Amino acid sequence: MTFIPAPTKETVMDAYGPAKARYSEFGVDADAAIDQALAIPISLHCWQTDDVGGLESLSADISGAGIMATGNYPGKARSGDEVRADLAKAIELLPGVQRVNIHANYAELEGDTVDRDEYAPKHFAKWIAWAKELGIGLDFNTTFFAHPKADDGYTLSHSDPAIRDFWIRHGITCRRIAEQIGRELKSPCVLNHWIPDGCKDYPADRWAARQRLVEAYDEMLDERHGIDTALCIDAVESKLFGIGSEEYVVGSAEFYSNYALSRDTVLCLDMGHFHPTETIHDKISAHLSFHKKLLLHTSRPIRWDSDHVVVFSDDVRNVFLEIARGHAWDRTIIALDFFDASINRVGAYVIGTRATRKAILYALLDPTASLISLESAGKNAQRLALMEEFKTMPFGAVWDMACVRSGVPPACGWILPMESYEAKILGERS
Ligand code: RNT
Ligand code: ZN
Repeated sequence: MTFIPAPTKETVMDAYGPAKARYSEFGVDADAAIDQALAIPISLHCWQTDDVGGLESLSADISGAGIMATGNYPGKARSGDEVRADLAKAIELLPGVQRVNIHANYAELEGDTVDRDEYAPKHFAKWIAWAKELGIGLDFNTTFFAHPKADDGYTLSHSDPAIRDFWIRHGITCRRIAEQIGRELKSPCVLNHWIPDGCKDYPADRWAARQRLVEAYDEMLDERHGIDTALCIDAVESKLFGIGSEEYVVGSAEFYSNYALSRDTVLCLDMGHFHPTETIHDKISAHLSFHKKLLLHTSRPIRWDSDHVVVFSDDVRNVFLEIARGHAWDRTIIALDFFDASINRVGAYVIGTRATRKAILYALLDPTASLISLESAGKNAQRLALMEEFKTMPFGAVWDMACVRSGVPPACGWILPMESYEAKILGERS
């Protein structure tokens, strides 16, 4: 077992008083920030447990559509029960409100020989029962990849109408499943759509696939399917490039921004889906000047869309600072999207989700009112000084207190439980 010192509950309490006093000198209420930060739901992606493998038993050599988990750390989940056990272990070690978002390829078919266009709520019955037991909400994702009909890199925008229709039916059936999940769990289910469609090299025709994609989504989202959009909240996710779609992605940022705005769906921004040095914090106020809501995929690209585990970085903090400064929490849905197969996968969840919630708490401790008044007075050196000052405020003491209030280990106190889970459960998996 690895010993990394972690404070006791008493030490956390002792350190919190002075920290709270220090924040209050700047007019910031640390107690209120903790309460609010713990209440904001973060939707954990189920696919960190098994490197985006899914539970269908399709052939292993079909294309992953540019999605690639690298590493071979032992303990990968091999069944629905193992995926759920790993998620439950991670959730046990996380402060605040969690949800889980699952992918259509985590259907449990129990011997049914149906393809993705015929999946039904019953294939997710175990997930729904599990979520009820844990008292959490579920979100959903269509799976337009890792399937023979996605193997040439096109799905909803395919030039073959038979393939396109198959994927439209998949989208519609997923919308019905999401609606049912939302109804059973009494909590609206966010259904995110991401497709890999694109081209490795310069396409001669960039137009036709985009036109087909508009029509395919219009068909999928048509009101006549009778899906209750208060229970199934559709979101569309853009991307700049993938492995094998380096030059052209049909569903680019501009495409989906315009689509979502004109069709009233939620727009999803994944932090790894832009140019390698492009960040997304500045896009939030720009999009929310027009869009009603954004879905975020909190991720960490390194040189490409590598989906590294999220850390408490400037990029992640700046995203949540923007949301806090714009009071846009109820217009933002937060989900995680990373998959690292090179480290303990439960540890990956805990680190990435804690980092995200830390950034939420950090943003809620921002002295926004003071910063704005300095800005209005033209005191821009003072504004910068205060921003710098806040980076070294006793934030760790407030974070530890949030963990204690939530009944989970503060600091690195989650490492030992992770290691015992690894020794007892993960180590047994071949
Ligand atoms: C892919 C997108 C998408 C996936 C998940 C598995 O580049 O980010 O969100 O990661 O659907
Ligand atoms: Zn994503």
